[in-house]
Amino acid sequence: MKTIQLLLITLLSFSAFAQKQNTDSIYMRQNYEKFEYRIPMRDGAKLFTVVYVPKDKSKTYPILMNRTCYNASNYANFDPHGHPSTYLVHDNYILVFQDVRGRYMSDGVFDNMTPNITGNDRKDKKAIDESSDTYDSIDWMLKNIKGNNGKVGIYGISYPGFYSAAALPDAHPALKAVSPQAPVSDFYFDDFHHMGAYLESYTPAFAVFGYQKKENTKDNWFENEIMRFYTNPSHDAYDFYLRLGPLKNITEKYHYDNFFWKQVVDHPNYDEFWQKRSILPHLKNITPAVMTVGGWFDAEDLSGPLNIYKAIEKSTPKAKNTIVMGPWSHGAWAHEGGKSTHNHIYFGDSIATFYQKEIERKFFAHYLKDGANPNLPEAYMFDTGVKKWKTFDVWPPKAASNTKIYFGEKGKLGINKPINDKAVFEYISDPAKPVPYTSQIEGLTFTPRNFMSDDQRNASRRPDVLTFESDVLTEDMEFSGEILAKLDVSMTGTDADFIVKLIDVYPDDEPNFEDNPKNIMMGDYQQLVRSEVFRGRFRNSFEKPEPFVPNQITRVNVPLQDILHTFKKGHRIMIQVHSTWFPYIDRNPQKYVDNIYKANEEDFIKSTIRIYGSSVIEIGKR
Ligand code: PG9
Repeated sequence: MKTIQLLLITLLSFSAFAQKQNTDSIYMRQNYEKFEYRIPMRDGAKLFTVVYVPKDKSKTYPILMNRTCYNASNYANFDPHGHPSTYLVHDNYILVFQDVRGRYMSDGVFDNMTPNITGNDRKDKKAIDESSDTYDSIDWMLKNIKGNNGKVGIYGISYPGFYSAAALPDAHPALKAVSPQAPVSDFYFDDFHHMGAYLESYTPAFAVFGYQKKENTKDNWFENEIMRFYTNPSHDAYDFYLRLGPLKNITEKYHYDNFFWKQVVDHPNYDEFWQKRSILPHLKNITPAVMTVGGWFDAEDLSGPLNIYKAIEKSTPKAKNTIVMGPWSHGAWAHEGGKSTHNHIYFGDSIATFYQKEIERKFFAHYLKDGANPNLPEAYMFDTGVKKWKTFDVWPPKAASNTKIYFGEKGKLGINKPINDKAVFEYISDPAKPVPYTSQIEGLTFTPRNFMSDDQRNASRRPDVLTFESDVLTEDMEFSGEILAKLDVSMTGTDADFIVKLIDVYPDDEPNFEDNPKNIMMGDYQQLVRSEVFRGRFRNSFEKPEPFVPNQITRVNVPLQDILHTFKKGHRIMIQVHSTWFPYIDRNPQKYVDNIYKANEEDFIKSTIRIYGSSVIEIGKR
């Protein structure tokens, strides 16, 4: 099997499905009938739609659909990235898988994160978006698919999670249950960018989203473009991207004909191009029940689930709006691995099964089949420290931890008490020797995963990483909710990135986990709990970047995504601050240039970065 197929299977599915697929595929062959339709949209385009209808005609069934840019034909063939859980398959729904506009067998032109049409524009029958395509598809199916009970649900993981959320604006009245899972909300804060910085590790993935197909096809049309990276695949991404140099070399050597890469290069700031592609402003007047699902260790779409839930809470307080966050990487709740682990950390057994059986199955059964009300809490959240589920009637919780963390000399961390606001901590940030984002050697992975809970000892021993550690905790400390790092900084350069990490330091007698490789020592393990980058030029506005004035103390606010993590008695709390995180994030030249995607080698300079004791990290502030 070619590297490309392996990669795409990795991106689009999870190998642990083998035995489940067999059971489900036998059940579906015995109990479902398959149809393929080309559903007409209001502008005349036809969307390819695979429909499985239960053979038992004595009942009627809800429609449960998944709209995808990743090949509905694969989904119908049990690609677990998009196939429903075994519980939903056995509960008998009309299962629908649709290629979104411009992808695979569907007509039209593909646009990433299709801008949502607003207000009066929707009166133009030729004006289309994902909401109108979903509306038209639902309307057609209710009228043309026999045996439906008039109720429709939609779910999807990752990009399909965006298509689920995009069904919510001006939703069809028959749409009763929506589950955006690891949904993209905005490609400037999910996936390809984090807080204005580019995720260089995503570079090969552009091929999947940056070429229009030439005809309707069930096969990938972009394999040759992906193979540009994998003809002689590098086994060391750090070395590969460092040798590659400035981002402009990606344009010259790889993505010279990729329309999405060109759009990214032409729009380095959060301008109208990106703003109109965010779904968040359109999540208003929500009528269906919504259950948003995410993983605390999701390196791809963590902003999406948290912000889609919060946007609905804010716009439609009375909406049936639930969030579920588990100890998962991207989409890992869709497959059961038995022992639920993330990288080296074991969280318990069959956590994905619990979610699929006790949460997701009951959500859809209640809203689509008049099943018993599962009385889902507003927030079903897994505490990644004590490793158990907790429920909240609001998220972030009212009793959020509201803890303030301060930096002190000799690497000391102050909890709820400043140490010395006159203290100055400095490091030399050198783009020629960036801080690795992982302690492992990783190849050109499509999207990194393991680093999100990885051991940080490789970083804490570097001179260009500021590391602060608390005393040993004498009691458990639950941290819940949002995190904001208010950094006071100065630099000898005129631009910089700031990476802030919250780390759980295990006691030296922490037992090893028997399934880990023998060299993984859990004693003194510095487990990453939460991390984020902020590209300093955007400190006052993502739309209007500004250089720094050398050696002038400047505030940079770094928002980190939410957490629910109890630091247990006997552990320590650690914070790291640094300015490179490679190659997960591209290198900031540290000399201000208008467009880093067009920077030259000579623009990359060393810079002495200073962080001041007046900085504070607020955890769980309401
Ligand atoms: N997070 C998935 C992805 C997007 C773009 C590139 C690579 C992965 C997804 O949203 O489908």
